[in-house]
Amino acid sequence: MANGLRRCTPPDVGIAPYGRCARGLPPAAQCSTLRPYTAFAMPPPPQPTTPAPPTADAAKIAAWAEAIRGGDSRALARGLSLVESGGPQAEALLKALFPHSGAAALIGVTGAPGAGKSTLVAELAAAYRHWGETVGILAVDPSSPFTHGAILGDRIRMQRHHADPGVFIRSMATRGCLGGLAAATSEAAWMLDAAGRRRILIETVGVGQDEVDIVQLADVTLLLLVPGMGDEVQALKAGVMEIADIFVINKADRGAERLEQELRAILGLAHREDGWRPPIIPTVATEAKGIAELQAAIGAYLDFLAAEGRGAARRRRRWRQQLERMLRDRAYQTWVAPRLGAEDWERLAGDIESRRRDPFTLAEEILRSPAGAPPPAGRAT
Ligand SMILES: Nc1nc2c(ncn2[C@@H]2O[C@H](COP(=O)(O)OP(=O)(O)OP(=O)(O)O)[C@@H](O)[C@H]2O)c(=O)[nH]1
Ligand SMILES: [Mg+2]
Repeated sequence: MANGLRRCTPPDVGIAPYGRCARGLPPAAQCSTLRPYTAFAMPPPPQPTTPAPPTADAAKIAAWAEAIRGGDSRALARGLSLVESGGPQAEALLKALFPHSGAAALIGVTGAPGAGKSTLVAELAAAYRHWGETVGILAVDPSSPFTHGAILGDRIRMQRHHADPGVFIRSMATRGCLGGLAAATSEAAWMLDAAGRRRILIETVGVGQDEVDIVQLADVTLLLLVPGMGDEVQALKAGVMEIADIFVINKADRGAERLEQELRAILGLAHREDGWRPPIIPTVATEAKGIAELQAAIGAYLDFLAAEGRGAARRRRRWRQQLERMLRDRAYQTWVAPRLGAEDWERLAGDIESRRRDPFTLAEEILRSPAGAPPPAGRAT
C-alpha cells in the first residue's frame, strides 16, 4: 500500500524498517497486552481532510467492484493482485465489496509439507462442485521465497479445475511478514466471498504459531496428519490441538489405525471449551476416498457453529483482532514511521545498548518530536 503496510521483512529482524511494515515491529510491540503508555500526551493525529468529491477513480472502483460481484473472473484476479500489493486503491475496492461479503464458509486446511493438502483441497472442491456450490481456493505459502516450486505443484494438482469457472484458484506467497500475509489472505477471502464464492478453501503449510494467524481466519480448520507422524502428534501442544476442528489422517492407504489411536488418546485428554469433539477422518486424497465423510464432518461443524450463535461470536472475535491489528499498524504509520528513518533505528539502538539513552525517554521524545524532524540525538558520554 502507499503507506507500505503489506510487504515487509520478517518479524525476527527485531526493528521495523522505516515506512515498510508495521508488522515488522518487534514482537512486544505487536503484543495485544501492550501496556498503555500514559506518561506523555500523544501528538494529535493528522487533521481529517474533507472528503473529496467522487472522482473518475471512485467510479472506476465502483465499476470494478460491480464486475467482481457479477462473477467476472478477470476483474477478480486483478482485484486479488491489488489486495496482495496493498494500497489505497485496494482499500477502496475492499470497502466497496465489504457489505456484500459474509455469506461464504471459510475452510482452512493446514498440515506439514507434503501431507497432501493440495490434493485434498482439489478433491473437496470437486465434491462441492458436485453439489453445485461455487468454490474459491487460496493456496497460502508463508514459508519462504524459495517455495514457488510447491505452489507450482499445487497448480498442477488443481489443474483439473482450471476449465471450471465455478472454481477460482489463487496462490499467495510472501517474502517476509506473516502478519502481512494473514491480513492479505483475510482480504483476499473477503473479496472471494463478495464475488459469490460460497466455499473458500485456504491451504497453508504448517501448524506453528506463525501460521495460526492464517488458520484463525477460517470458520472451520482441518489439520492434516499422515501415518508415521506419531512423534509429531505427541509433540503437538494442547493449543495446537485447539486449532483443529477436524483431524484428517490423509494417506490412509499407508495404514491409519495407529495414528488414529494415538490421536484419540490425546484428544480424549483435551476438552474444548465449546464442547466440540473434533472428529478424526481418514482419507486417501489421491483416490478421493473419505472425501464425502470429510464433507459431512465440515457440514456438521458449520451446523454446530450456526447453533447458539457460536459462529457469530467467533467471527466477532476475529474482527476484533483484525481491527486491533489494523489500528496498531495505522498508529505506527501515523506516529512512528514519519519520525524515524531506516538509518535512525540502528543508531538509536546503539544509543540504548551503550547506555547513552534509556529506551523509555527515547520513546517519549520520538513521539513528541514533530514529524519529519531528526530524531533525538544520543548524548555524548
Ligand atoms: N499415498 C498417498 N499419497 C498421497 C495422498 N494424498 C496426496 N498424496 C501425494 O503426496 C504428495 C504431496 O501431495 P500435495 O497435495 O502436494 O501435498 P501438500 O500438503 O499440498 O504439499 P505442500 O503444498 O508442498 O506442503 C503428492 O505426490 C501426492 O500425490 C494419499 O492419500 N495417499
Ligand atoms: Mg500444497
